[in-house]
Amino acid sequence: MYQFDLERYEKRMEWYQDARFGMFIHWGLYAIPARGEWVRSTEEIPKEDYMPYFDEFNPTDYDPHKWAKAAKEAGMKYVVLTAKHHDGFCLFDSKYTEFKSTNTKCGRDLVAEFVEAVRAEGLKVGLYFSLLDWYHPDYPHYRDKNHPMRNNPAYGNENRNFDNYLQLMHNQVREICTNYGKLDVLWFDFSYDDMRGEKWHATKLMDMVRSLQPDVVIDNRLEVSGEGHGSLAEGNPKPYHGDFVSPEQMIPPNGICDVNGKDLIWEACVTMNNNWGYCANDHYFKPAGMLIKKLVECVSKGGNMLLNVGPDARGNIPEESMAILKTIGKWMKKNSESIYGCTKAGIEKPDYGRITRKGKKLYFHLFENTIGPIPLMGIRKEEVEKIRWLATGAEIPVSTSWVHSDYPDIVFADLGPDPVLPDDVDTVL
Ligand code: JFZ
Repeated sequence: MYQFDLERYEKRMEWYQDARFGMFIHWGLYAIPARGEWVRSTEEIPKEDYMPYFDEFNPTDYDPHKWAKAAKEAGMKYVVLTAKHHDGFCLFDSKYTEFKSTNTKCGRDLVAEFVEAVRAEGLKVGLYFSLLDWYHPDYPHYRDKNHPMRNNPAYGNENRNFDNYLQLMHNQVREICTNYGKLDVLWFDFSYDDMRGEKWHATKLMDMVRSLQPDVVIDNRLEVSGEGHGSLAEGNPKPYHGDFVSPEQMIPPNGICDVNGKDLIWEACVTMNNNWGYCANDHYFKPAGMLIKKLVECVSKGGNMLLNVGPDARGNIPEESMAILKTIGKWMKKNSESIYGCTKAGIEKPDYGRITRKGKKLYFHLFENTIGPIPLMGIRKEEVEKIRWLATGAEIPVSTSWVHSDYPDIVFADLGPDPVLPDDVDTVL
């Protein structure tokens, strides 16, 4: 019987919770059609029309050191790459398929180079592994909930031997857990309908993963999709519950708790534009300042943010994404102390921004400029040792007498007359 071991769990999760900020990388053959990573499914591309991308694949600019440097300079602490996405194409040299990067023109084990480059930057390394496989003949057709063909028997899932697929899937997971040294994160994706849990032989799979990579941090998608918090949250942890909840393209309104109200570990994965995989026509990028505030929001709710980039077919991260990473990095250089190792403040969010906490230190994130002194609601004057700008260390006086007499119970940070916040995205005090 599986027994949840809280102490071991908390130990394993320490680095991950301190890290708070990581890079997600979606990359594969789908970078060539450049219409997102679901293109083979959404456009119902038959195998023979997808194979030309395999024949053509040749990312001559692939240099994972550049990716790892970009992540590091943005202040990210870990990087997770799609070793295999739903189309079934492996960026690693799998013995169990011919559909892999080593069999393309590039002829390289892209995962091997990736893990080496990420570690060289001192970052933690993670691999994403798709539970779906549209290439394998025994994997049942996937159809979206709203797809008209979803329950139509005419499109032929009969004569598929799912056990064959499971064998391949388990074999490939064994390969990535064996051939690439110590992995820090393993990101399975995803469960749906009855395709979840033991359908994947998930207990057996987890036993194998844990025996090969005892401390790897695993997501919860052997049980759920981007929706649903899983059995750990429900208070009946299954052996394959995973280590963190993985909300997708949304930040949980109040963080995430289990049924007993205990905080859970979670990571919001977020795209910069509207696609995970490279999409040539998608130029609708979120402003860097917004993404900084969203990172702060995650931390202020006790979570991580995994921010995605989708490199192009040559292996380059799009320029728009690089610019965003640079801007975030500039902010992180001054303010990362308010992110790493920080969590919920346990104080209600102020109307001008958010609060993160590390031990006895509170970080007030000012998302707006201000008129006059800033009320620090939720704390008492006796609790305040000093107030400083995080970026410069310059001191800020506490509640000068003129405000204090009108609001005796509120602590103010007195910025003086006509204060202008030096960083208009998020100035931290
Ligand atoms: C999944 C992938 O399909 C997607 O390509 C990307 O890798 C992302 C990080 O994860 O996205 C999902 C998975 C499940 C649902 C929605 C998006 N779902 O069940 O609603």
